[in-house]
Amino acid sequence: MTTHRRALFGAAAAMATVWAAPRVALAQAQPPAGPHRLPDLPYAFDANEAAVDARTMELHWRFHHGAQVNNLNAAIRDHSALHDMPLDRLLMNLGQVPEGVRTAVRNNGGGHANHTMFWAIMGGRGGEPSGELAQAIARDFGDFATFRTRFNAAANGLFGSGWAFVTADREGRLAVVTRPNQDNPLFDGQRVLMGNDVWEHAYYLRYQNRRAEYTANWWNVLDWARIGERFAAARAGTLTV
Ligand code: MN3
Repeated sequence: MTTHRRALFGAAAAMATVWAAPRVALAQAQPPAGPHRLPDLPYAFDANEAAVDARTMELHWRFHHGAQVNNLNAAIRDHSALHDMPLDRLLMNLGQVPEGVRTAVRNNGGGHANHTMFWAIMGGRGGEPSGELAQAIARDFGDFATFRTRFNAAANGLFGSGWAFVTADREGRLAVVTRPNQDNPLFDGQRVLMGNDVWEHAYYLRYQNRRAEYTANWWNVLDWARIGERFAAARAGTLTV
């Protein structure tokens, strides 16, 4: 048994060596590290196959989100007063960001916040929320099916690239909103409970132009335990991005 397990680990190590080679090249191609970092995905690339294919997950996380983190760090490199500001504070105070880099911080900082939230709420098996979040949905939307229909209508109706979000305030009140580009409700002082990326890069490999099919399937990979934790944090005033 022990020998067999060692053989397996040996094979895995050999494969890891093969796969590690291009990652070294990628790491060397990246600019110097800054205060903001690309978060690790909390699951494998194929964990969301019920809605999003593994190739899309990898490209989206590694290159789309990764570029935004790099560009955000580059934008604030010469503005040391911004280095210690947590991402949510930065986005809630864009007016304090020097004008020359404000658009870059808005687009790339917004994208960093949006995608960090996006990865965190997926990797689940869908279904429906429970507890206080379920009660809040019933209070603010009538029932879960109506909530999902209203959210998908917002996501599908968004012209061009952007996001559909659910915001949550300190009293636990929920609202469906949309934002263009990589804008985030934090710009307006609102906290994001959950949201879906309807840029074409989020779904085009599998769905091409069929955005409504993607937004319908997306509910199958939501992690309601994680979203419930975000709801509790929003009410406690501890939710960040
Ligand atoms: Mn995206």
